[in-house]
Amino acid sequence: MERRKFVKKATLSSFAAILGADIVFGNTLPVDYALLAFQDPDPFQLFNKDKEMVVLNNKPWNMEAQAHLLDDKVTPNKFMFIRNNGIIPENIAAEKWKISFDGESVKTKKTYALDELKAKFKQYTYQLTLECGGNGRSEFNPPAKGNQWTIGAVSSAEWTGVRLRDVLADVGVKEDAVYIGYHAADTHLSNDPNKEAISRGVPIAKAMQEETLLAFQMNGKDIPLAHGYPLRLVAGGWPASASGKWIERISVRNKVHDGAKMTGTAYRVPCKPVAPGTIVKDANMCIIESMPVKSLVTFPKTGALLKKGKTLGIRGHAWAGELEVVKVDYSIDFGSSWKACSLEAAANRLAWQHFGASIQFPKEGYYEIWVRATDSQGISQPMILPGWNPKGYLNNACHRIAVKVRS
Ligand SMILES: Nc1nc2c(c(=O)[nH]1)N[C@H]1C(S)=C(S)[C@@H](COP(=O)(O)O)O[C@H]1N2
Ligand SMILES: [Mo]
Repeated sequence: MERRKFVKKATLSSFAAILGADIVFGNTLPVDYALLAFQDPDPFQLFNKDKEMVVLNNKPWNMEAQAHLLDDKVTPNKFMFIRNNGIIPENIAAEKWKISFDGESVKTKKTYALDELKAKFKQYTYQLTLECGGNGRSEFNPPAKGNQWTIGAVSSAEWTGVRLRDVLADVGVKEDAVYIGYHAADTHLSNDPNKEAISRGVPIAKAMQEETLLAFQMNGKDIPLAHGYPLRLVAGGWPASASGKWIERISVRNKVHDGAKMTGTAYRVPCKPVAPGTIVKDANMCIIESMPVKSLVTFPKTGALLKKGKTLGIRGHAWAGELEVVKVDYSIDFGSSWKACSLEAAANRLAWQHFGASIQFPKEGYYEIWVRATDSQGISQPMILPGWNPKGYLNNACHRIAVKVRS
């Protein structure tokens, strides 16, 4: 027998150590065979996601939507992107879940059981748009490290919970409070229990907004595990990294929160525009706050074929962080001329808005439909990639789809 057909003894014992069990017939294992125990589970099944979702990373799990999957007015779980910085917590017992409040600027430390939170404070439901700060990163040049999000790291689900401000009022916050920072139950990728995967937050003014929730439901059901079960912070309109999942503790700070991924190039951009590739000093980097105006054509799917003479109905969503979207225009001539789309009001502040248009094409051939939204301060989306920054945040360039008109 050829020795190389068998897994080496040393490898076998290291497998056994990881498994915590002997591999009884290990001597018959073919070389390079990947044990099932070491294979990734099917993420679509694991997270109840649609098969058309795109996996960007498995360690940690990161998954994005495609534009046409985001057609629903309220995003269902199966089309909601997943962004993890660490390892999803396991074996969560919601009935034992607690959240505590501490930090320099609380009057006294306080802890609430999840059930107590639900019973004690009034519950609210809002549709809230959450976009990853790095959505659109894949287009940056020089390239930015990190998940290469295209356009699918955005969602707008309905979140139910209690207002953070009501809870903070009950806790008692000192006058000198400037920021809140969350602490969560996920594990750092290194497995080091002393390191947090991410610990971000928002200024106290954002924390005190009516729509900033400590949420325990998404779309009328318990929050799915990957999205923060059993309790998450939801701060719509800001980079979604501010919306901590699986939160166990909130620190009320008398300075800007300095948790993991609050400093350096993480979720920060040069305060003033820089040439691509520039190395920017720490002091000249600013924390991303409200997200910029953006839109997405969710119907039809890019590449659509249309019969000559037919009218094409397009639709999608537009959002502008803390602001309202006041108009959405489309162009079928590469931006030479623009026409107005119809635009609906948001379900509530910080929810995306729906737009639509009926388009007629002059003759057969290839077209692109470009869509551009404008916010209430008169700022429009750029047609091409906006300001370069080291980590590739805030790409709000116009979304474009291709259409062919045929006889
Ligand atoms: N505890 C915890 N909260 C987190 C993260 C994380 O890794 N751990 N990722 C953040 C980032 S960067 C984003 S974009 C959103 C993604 O939310 P989702 O996975 O529910 O879509 O969660 C934020 N909250
Ligand atoms: Mo993110």
